[in-house]
Amino acid sequence: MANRRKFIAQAILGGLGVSIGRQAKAAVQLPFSGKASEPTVISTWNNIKSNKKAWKVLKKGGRALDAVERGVQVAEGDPDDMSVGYGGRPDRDGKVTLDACIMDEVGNCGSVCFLQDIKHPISVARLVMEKTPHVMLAGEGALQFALENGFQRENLLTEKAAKSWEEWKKESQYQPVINIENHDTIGMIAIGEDGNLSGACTTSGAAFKVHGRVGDSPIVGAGLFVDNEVGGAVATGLGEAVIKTAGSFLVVELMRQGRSPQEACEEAIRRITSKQKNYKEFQVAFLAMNREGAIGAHAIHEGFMYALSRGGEHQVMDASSFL
Ligand code: SD4
Repeated sequence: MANRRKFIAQAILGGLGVSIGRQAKAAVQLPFSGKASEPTVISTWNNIKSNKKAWKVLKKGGRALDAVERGVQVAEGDPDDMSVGYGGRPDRDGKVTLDACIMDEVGNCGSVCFLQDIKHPISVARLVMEKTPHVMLAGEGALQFALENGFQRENLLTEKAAKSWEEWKKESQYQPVINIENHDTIGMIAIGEDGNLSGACTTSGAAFKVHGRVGDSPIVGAGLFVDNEVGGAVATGLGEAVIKTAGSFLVVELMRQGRSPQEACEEAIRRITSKQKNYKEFQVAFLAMNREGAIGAHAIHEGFMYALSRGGEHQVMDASSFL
């Protein structure tokens, strides 16, 4: 469980991040130095299992890209995680439709959206990045591409998720739920031993959404953005609100301008609360790390947390909030 004392420690670290962020401003005017950083993994909510998997890759000197892919696969394959992959809550028609994207240290990215019947959309997104001249594949085309590349078709609707859909149908109201549960959409950023950053984001999206709806998570710049010279950011919460403000890109650009990751996340949340009048009705949270390893996390509402792995330790940290 999140530990408030650790959060205070982290807030102090966030304070340090202010000066680290200023260094980042200077660093971006120079070519990337390749300076070795301390390997670190951060991910949205409290998915320590995913972090541990990613950490294993980094510990062996592996690439951050491999770490984030393998890390989020854990959440995708977990039937008890009802916001990601297998076991995810379906749309209003009872279909589990998945969104995911991945981004590496040189700005390559791959994405799939509205993908059905494939347990690991993040790995399909990686193949889109590595095997095609494209960035994003959707729906049927994404499924066809996955099947052609050896992915198996699987039924992703678990009994538990089907039950929650049956319950939902009694009222059939579409209303965003704040902090649905403490293991929502997973967005992960990692820094490897070589100082390179990568990120991944994967989700079954808003529960009981309109069939065909795509959220922020597979949209590069909304749900995820990584710039190796600056840092990376991920978003969780109501995707529509994140897309409207190009959220993760905004956080990275604010860091490029010299803000610490914490300041950048706070400013991006402020952007949403100042422009979107109904902000009290939904949750959005940003999580960011700059290339020096300083971390920031901020949400509209209380209750957002993130998992941090560094130096072989894994912790869940509470994030600060606007309200
Ligand atoms: C979406 N951003 O599809 C995702 C959902 C999410 O925490 O992050 N929930 O809108």
